[in-house]
Amino acid sequence: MSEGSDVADRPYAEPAVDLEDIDVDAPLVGIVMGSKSDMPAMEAAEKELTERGIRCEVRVMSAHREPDAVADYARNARMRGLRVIIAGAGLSAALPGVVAAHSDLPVIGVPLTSRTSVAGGLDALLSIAQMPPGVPVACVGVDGARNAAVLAARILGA
Ligand code: RP5
Repeated sequence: MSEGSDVADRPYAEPAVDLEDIDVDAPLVGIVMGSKSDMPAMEAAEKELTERGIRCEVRVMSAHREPDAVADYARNARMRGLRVIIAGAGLSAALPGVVAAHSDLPVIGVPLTSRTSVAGGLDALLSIAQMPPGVPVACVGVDGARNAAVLAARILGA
């Protein structure tokens, strides 16, 4: 730039985003479940993703008991860097569908068995698979958390 140029005299523009604030280790997959009692089954998803080197986070939040927390999590998921959400729930398993209602990220539902499941988890399987048109949830088999992680990896191309 030539000396005396008016461009050279302009101050540098302030960066819109402070680069130090960008978390390069942000998780790509969110693993959510309706109850702490779901953790033993859902840990298989975390294990599979970790073994594949895919960053993930784990949260317990119930679609029925904490609906606002679930909505907030789903609405902010893409902005936080998440690319896929795995949602496990038993009984009337609304969690994956509610997450999909509040986010356009791919949602993989994991129907879980619990103490009072009907027909070995068929209640949760149908609640997750039978979504209305326009609000898709992918559904793996009952207690199929590991497969949910494998599918998440394929969606990510990882
Ligand atoms: C669902 O109800 C949970 O996902 C869990 O599978 C089931 C039982 O929950 P807890 O009574 O163990 O909290 O909401």
